[in-house]
Amino acid sequence: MQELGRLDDLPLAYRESLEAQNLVPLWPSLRSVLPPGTPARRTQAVKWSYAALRPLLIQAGELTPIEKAERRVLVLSNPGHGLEKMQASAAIYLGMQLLLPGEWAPAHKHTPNAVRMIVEGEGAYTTVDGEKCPMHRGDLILTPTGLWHEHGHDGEDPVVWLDVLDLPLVYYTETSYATEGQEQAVTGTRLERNYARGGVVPSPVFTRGSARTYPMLRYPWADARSALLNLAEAQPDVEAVQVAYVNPESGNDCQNILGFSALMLRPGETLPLPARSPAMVFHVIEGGAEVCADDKTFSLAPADTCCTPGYVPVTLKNPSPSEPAFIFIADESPLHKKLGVYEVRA
Ligand code: 1HN
Repeated sequence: MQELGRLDDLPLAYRESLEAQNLVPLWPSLRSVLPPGTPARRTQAVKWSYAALRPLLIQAGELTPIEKAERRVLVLSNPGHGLEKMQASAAIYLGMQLLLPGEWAPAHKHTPNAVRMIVEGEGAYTTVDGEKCPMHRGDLILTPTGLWHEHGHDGEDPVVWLDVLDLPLVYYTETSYATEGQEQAVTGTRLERNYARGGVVPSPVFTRGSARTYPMLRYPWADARSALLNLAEAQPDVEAVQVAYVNPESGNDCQNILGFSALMLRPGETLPLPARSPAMVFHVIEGGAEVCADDKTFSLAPADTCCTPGYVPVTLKNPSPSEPAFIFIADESPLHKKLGVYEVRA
């Protein structure tokens, strides 16, 4: 590949004349913005241990009252992007949020999309667009762009969940902002039961159907888990025992920018994933997993989280000879597909 001219090949006076007119020569930077073959990536493969971060999160509960935090979160930040950027990958933000008994995280709405994966504790709920969503371990609750949401806790023990947002992308596009609001009137609960039987949805024929752009906001872990067990049993030679969290009325990804799925690794299973353009996040709901990517191997225990960059193969392994492992996955596939840059490499 032809080596291109550098900035300091140019006379100083010429460079100063360019700068005075807000002009920049392309050729010294061309190879770095368009590297040959594979993109440059800041995203590193990183693991966050729940056992190691939990005491610090509990300590945050002692140090900072909810009124002074609004959302009491420790951000899982990828050092490859710089910790202060609060990015797990180019498009993914991850945070562990703590809500203590009796606490209230007030209503707001914002342009970034969020989901919550409940990690521990009982008795908390989040109200999204008037729907009161109880939180139990492994449940996935959506907070899509523009919907009001607030969190409360009627239980006795700390509740922790993993927040996954597309904040880095929305912020980068200069479209990230929030609006504060009043406590919502609850208009429904457990509306996901409308979609609990596959192939049967509320009929739009005699009614106006669901007026909601996001008809399903809560994906109970009990349902996703039994779907995985059913899939493994009904189709024993299926390559990956994986279910996608989708909009049950359209069958499309449940949110616009990030994609979410749950994966079961059978006892002892090794699952090689081809190199694909999106970065991924793996969070263990039950059991244990080894994640190999980018010359690193992470051993994940329940509630541990790791991320992997795009364009590298990833190998997942369940080290247990007797128990299945259940993993929540978030990735940037919907974004890459919409942008037309999605790739799978053989
Ligand atoms: C947010 O609204 C929540 O509502 C959590 O719980 C984390 C991180 C960045 C921006 C908004 C929440 C967030 C957030």
